[in-house]
Amino acid sequence: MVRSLFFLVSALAIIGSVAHAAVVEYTFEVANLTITRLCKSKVITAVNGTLPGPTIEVNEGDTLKVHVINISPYNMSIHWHGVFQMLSGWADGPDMITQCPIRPGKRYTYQFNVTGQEGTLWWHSHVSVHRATVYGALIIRPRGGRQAYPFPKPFKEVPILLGEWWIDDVVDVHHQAYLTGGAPNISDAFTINGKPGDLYNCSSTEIYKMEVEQGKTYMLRIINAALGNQLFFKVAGHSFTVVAVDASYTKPYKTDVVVLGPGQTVDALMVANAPPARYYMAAQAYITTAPPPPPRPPFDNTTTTGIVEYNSTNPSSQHVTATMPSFFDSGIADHFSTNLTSLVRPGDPTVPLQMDERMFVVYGFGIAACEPGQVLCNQTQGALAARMNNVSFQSPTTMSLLEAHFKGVNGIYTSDFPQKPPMTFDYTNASVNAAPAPQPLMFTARATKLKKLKYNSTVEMVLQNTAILGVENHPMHLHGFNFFVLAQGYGNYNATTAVKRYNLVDPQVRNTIGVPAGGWTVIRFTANNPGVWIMHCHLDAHLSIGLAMAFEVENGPTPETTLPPPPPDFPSC
Ligand SMILES: *[C@@H]1O[C@H](CO)[C@@H](O)[C@H](O)[C@H]1NC(C)=O
Ligand SMILES: *[C@@H]1O[C@H](CO)[C@@H](O)[C@H](O)[C@H]1NC(C)=O
Ligand SMILES: *[C@@H]1O[C@H](CO)[C@@H](O)[C@H](O)[C@H]1NC(C)=O
Ligand SMILES: *[C@@H]1O[C@H](CO)[C@@H](O)[C@H](O)[C@H]1NC(C)=O
Ligand SMILES: *[C@@H]1O[C@H](CO)[C@@H](O)[C@H](O)[C@H]1NC(C)=O
Ligand SMILES: *[C@@H]1O[C@H](CO)[C@@H](O)[C@H](O)[C@H]1NC(C)=O
Ligand SMILES: *[C@@H]1O[C@H](CO)[C@@H](O)[C@H](O)[C@H]1NC(C)=O
Ligand SMILES: *[C@@H]1O[C@H](CO)[C@@H](O)[C@H](O)[C@H]1NC(C)=O
Ligand SMILES: *[C@@H]1O[C@H](CO)[C@@H](O)[C@H](O)[C@H]1NC(C)=O
Ligand SMILES: *[C@@H]1O[C@H](CO)[C@@H](O)[C@H](O)[C@H]1NC(C)=O
Ligand SMILES: *[C@@H]1O[C@H](CO)[C@@H](O)[C@H](O)[C@H]1NC(C)=O
Ligand SMILES: *[C@@H]1O[C@H](CO)[C@@H](O)[C@H](O)[C@H]1NC(C)=O
Ligand SMILES: [Cu+2]
Repeated sequence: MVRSLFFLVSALAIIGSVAHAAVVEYTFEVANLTITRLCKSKVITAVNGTLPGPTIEVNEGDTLKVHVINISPYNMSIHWHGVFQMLSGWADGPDMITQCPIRPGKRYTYQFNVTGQEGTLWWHSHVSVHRATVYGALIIRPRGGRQAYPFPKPFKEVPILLGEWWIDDVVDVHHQAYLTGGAPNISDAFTINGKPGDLYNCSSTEIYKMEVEQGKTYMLRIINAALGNQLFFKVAGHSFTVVAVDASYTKPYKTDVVVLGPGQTVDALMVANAPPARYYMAAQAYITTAPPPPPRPPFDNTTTTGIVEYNSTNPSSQHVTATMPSFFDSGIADHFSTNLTSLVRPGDPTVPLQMDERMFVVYGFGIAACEPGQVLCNQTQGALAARMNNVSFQSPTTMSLLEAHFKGVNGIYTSDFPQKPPMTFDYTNASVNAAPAPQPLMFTARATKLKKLKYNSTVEMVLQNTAILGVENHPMHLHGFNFFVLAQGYGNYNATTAVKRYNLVDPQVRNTIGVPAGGWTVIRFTANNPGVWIMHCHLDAHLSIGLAMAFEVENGPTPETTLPPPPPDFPSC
């Protein structure tokens, strides 16, 4: 029965695919916005005066044009998180990777086709810390419209953007961390669709409310837009069926808790089948940093809330509260993150089996020399840094990587990102932290190293966390591609045992994967998109201290596999 329903839906999708692809246009004005949260008024940077910013809606196959006008006082760029950007790398957005920023007073039109992916993605600033407030949803429906979903059409679709809020100016918070070479201050609140909810002091009216009707099915398009936290999300009295993650369909997966790392999205169906009342929705941090040494760093232990209200609720009825998991419940998180599988449909990409490139990437924290601008940095000790294969990524300053790649300009980067770490050690053994000084494994250097890939080459990457200066789950995000997640585990990767666990049939397909704290993850992708693509930790504080590398994917043999030149209004430095 389920199967025949599925084939009917597929047939409709094919009929629907004759529908014309449209050109969809939006205008985004990025500007100061004075806003009050937690009883304190402040100026933030926002798009069109709203937090979150406008929701973009397209059908698969459409051409999207977004005119970004920057009237904020800051350099700006927008990244379309998870969009493949096939042959349109000039529109990907990361500052100094694919473009120079849009300077204050300037504008740039991002133009690209949204092809070969459906579900929930999002957009956010990719300059410094500005994604704290410059973000919004990007919804991709099937070409055939809502009736072409590979699951029963929901009654309504509701974006749920989970954010993070600082009472202080985020630019100041970020700058202070830079000056000291340490970690930034933790946030004061989490938010649901821009609102903290009623568990914070003097914020009881700043709460997101969703109205539901008894018996109807709602699709929650949940996005973790937080800067530095993985999150648990629940709705009291209700359960979910997950049908997609990162705009890639999954086999229906039933759960009463959704777990998202920063950058990840989950599409979850929720049936309003509880007795009419007001039910809390809630999100709170999932913490993976673990002692012993060093002690667990401070974290934002607050809970953001929203309300799911049945339209037939008696006004005097009580709120039903959600019971959240413990902050440290890795059992719940791992169960969710490892049990998802993809819905493999005819014509979908399959896991590459012949590998052209095998990379073993050991990554985590380290110590680097203080930079000249880091005036409060302890010169003896050095600054906190993050690294992949012992390279702490440094952004170029005079020309973007993509432009340098396209024009063949030397001196901006080198193409020698290492295939494996420079030294082997017991990566996840915390005793590395107790080694006598000077501790050689602690030190790292900053550089701009890229990994060159032939067009269409297949890549396997083992991502191995280290315990140096503490373990933590790092959500790794790849631009330009989705990847298959073959296996994940704790401890040191061991090929002999790991290979037996690889899911080569229906692994989850993602653009962002949380690599377990003190563990490893194996991913594969096909480099079928020429350009320069950054891969980085989506914890903002880790990206800014170098937890990144980039791929340089060569052109293919034909005009259809060659990156076109940049558009005429492309920003220059
Ligand atoms: C954003 O604001 C601009 C300027 O007022 C307006 O032209 C545009 O339509 C708005 N965009 C959205 C998505 O609301
Ligand atoms: C925007 O806000 C900043 C302070 O955050 C202020 O310095 C600047 O003058 C404001 N710009 C405009 C155009 O209001
Ligand atoms: C985007 O789609 C349009 C219309 O289908 C097509 O003409 C154009 O070549 C596509 N652009 C890219 C970069 O694929
Ligand atoms: C960070 O937190 C410390 C301690 O609470 C405080 O003194 C400092 O002003 C904060 N920094 C910023 C930039 O808000
Ligand atoms: C809320 O305000 C009360 C009274 O001012 C204070 O004691 C408490 O610490 C505050 N709680 C938070 C979470 O800020
Ligand atoms: C959150 O952390 C603060 C400061 O450490 C502590 O006082 C408070 O009890 C914690 N609250 C929860 C809910 O864990
Ligand atoms: C809830 O909404 C539905 C659909 O509009 C309507 O039929 C029903 O009467 C409403 N219930 C109440 C109590 O308003
Ligand atoms: C995946 O789900 C199955 C059955 O629901 C369970 O037995 C298994 O432990 C789960 N895997 C993980 C890693 O939690
Ligand atoms: C700088 O770091 C060194 C080595 O860890 C430590 O001994 C010294 O106290 C630190 N200095 C300051 C000013 O914190
Ligand atoms: C790239 O690989 C795909 C299969 O993985 C193949 O269909 C396609 O022809 C290849 N393209 C080129 C130009 O080699
Ligand atoms: C990897 O696992 C195999 C099989 O359990 C074991 O024999 C081998 O010693 C392990 N290798 C390492 C480096 O631990
Ligand atoms: C803004 O971008 C320009 C061009 O890349 C750069 O020179 C300048 O330093 C940037 N400004 C800030 C405040 O980062
Ligand atoms: Cu990280």
